[in-house]
Amino acid sequence: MADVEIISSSTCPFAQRTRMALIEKGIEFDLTAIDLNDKPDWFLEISPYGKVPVLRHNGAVIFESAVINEYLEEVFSDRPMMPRDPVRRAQARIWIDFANVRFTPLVYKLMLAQEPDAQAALAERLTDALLAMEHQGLGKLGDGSYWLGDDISLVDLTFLPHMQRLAVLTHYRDFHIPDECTLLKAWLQMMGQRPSVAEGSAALEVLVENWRKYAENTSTGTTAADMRTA
Ligand SMILES: N[C@@H](CCC(=O)N[C@@H](CS)C(=O)NCC(=O)O)C(=O)O
Repeated sequence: MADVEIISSSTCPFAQRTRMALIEKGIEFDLTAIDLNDKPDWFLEISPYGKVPVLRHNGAVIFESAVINEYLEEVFSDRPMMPRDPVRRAQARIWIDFANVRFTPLVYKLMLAQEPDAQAALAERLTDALLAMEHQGLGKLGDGSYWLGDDISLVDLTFLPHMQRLAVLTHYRDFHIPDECTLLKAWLQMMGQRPSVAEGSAALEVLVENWRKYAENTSTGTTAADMRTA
């Protein structure tokens, strides 16, 4: 049994961030999958928000994917995935915050929206977010293929799962990454080649089925409830 355990559900994009960090850092871990439609009591006792991922390590319980990844970064520092320079580190944190506070909620909100006018307005906001990521993020921060340059970082891991789910938005909402986002498209393609990404990714048909509850706005889960008001 490994020292590190990740509690997840089958295709959770937030848990995918954590799994990728563990794989990239070469940390052995056990994966415990739970059914979010029937959350076990032991899980609710350790997860105040009732959400996955949750990390257990040496008796500590840590939740929230961004916090878990920062914890892994501090504890397993042999393979760093954040810049050492304080300014670069701050820039990385700004984009991790952008992913969590701006980009990701828009992906859910567009999925959950049922009215054409609301969908059009959200599609426009999501397009603006992607253009900012292209021009202010990938296009400005590094000279390599990854977010911060020529090596993968926690920023890449934070964006990747919901960038993959834009294909689900294409399926349900006919949403497309803008043509001018050439760097983002190349980045997505390149990330797909990494073993950490391939291992944690589900086939598009699986994601489409899994996100039907959002597309039809029938989800009774806490993620949908939070995203409706985000
Ligand atoms: N902010 C959280 C979000 C985690 C989250 O929303 N996880 C979903 C699964 S992908 C969940 O557990 N939802 C519980 C529910 O919908 O009831 C993080 O970054 O870890």
